[in-house]
Amino acid sequence: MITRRRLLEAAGTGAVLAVAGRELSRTFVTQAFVTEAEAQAAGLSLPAQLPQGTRQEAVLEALPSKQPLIKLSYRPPNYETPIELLRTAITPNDAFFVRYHLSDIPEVNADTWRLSIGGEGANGEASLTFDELRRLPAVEVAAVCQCSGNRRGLFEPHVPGVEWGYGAMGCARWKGVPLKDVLDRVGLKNEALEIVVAGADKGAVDKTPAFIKSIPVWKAIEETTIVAYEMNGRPLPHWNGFPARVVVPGWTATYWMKHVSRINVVTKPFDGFWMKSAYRIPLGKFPIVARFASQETAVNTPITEMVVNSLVTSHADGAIVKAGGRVTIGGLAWDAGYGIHAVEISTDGGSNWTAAALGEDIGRFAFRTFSHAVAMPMKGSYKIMARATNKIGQSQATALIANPAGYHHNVIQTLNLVAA
Ligand SMILES: Nc1nc2c(c(=O)[nH]1)N[C@H]1C(S)=C(S)[C@@H](COP(=O)(O)O)O[C@H]1N2
Ligand SMILES: [Mo]
Repeated sequence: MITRRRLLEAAGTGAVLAVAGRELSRTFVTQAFVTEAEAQAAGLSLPAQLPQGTRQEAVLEALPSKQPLIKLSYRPPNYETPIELLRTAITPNDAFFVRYHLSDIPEVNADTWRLSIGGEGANGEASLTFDELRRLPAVEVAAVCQCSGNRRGLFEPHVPGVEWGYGAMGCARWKGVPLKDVLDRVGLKNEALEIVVAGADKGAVDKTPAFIKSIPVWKAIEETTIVAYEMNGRPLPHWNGFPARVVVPGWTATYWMKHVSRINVVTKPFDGFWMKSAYRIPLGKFPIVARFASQETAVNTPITEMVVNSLVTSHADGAIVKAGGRVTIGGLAWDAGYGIHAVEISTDGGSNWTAAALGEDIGRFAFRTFSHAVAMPMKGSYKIMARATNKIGQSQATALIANPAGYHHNVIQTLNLVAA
């Protein structure tokens, strides 16, 4: 899962960085689809459960350096990956979803970028240039980056927030320096409680609180939690955090700070808006192992690790297939890093389940592909359910677990196929 890489491997990336910097001109390929049929024909298949307004406004649009993704908003940029681009364990950089909270997106110059480290819980202050960061011993980890609110748009009743369908997620090979090694530049005091990470984002109006997050020390110093500067062997795309972002494998993407510029060690719970008021789940409702104890209240707790989940990506809901043979269903399964144990398929409404074939295991935090051939002897509609189980015995929810912010949607999917 993790390979110690030679320092030399980072050497050749300078030219690419310059190119990435130039690619930020704001030219767009925009296509607005008028009817459902046109949208389908152009490859935009949206889940039927999404709010009507979202379905009407979503368009396929290519940000600079990206393939066309499903645009939910431009300011701030929120673009999800169509399921057709989620058929492989690794999501290409140009297909990777984009999510920001604030409208003013930092365009960072790697030459002048600095990562400063300090705070009252640290033994001193330090600062790293981009070259200094890349000269530190690097590791690589394949990990799923999934928005806490992925599938929020499927909540019934609907809840407010970005109305994501299935594609606010992706999996990449992230290369960077363990956050622990970065923290070792200053050293932690015994009382160190949380590691606060900040990027360079600003709101369009100053009333939006700056996007700042904290991570408990125990998670921050795990060997897989890194300050990443490469994604799938390339510099991070601007939209995914150039020049460096925090990668917290297993945990939802809210902690994966893009354009990270400041790391603050604190001895008291960090009480910024994005910790205290946002990204919280009711206590005791979800089967969560990883706790963020210093941030818990009597009623709620910060979202931490992802719940076990799966998604059929070979076919869109309602797709037409050929009757009289077998149809191979394929997709992805993932969890918080306990590892996928099995993906099972049911074609009879959940009474009987058959194990699907699992693809290559590229790491416990990564997507695991699966495939399964389903017989469709006659014309008509077929309902196919997929259910993942992880190695600690957790499985997907059979009914939606309601929560105000629309997090952790992992209800077993039912895919409708029409054999014709
Ligand atoms: N600087 C910065 N980092 C950020 C955010 C942000 O708004 N600003 N959003 C977070 C959230 S909620 C998500 S889902 C992920 C999205 O990562 P991506 O845009 O690379 O897909 O970035 C995280 N890191
Ligand atoms: Mo998110």
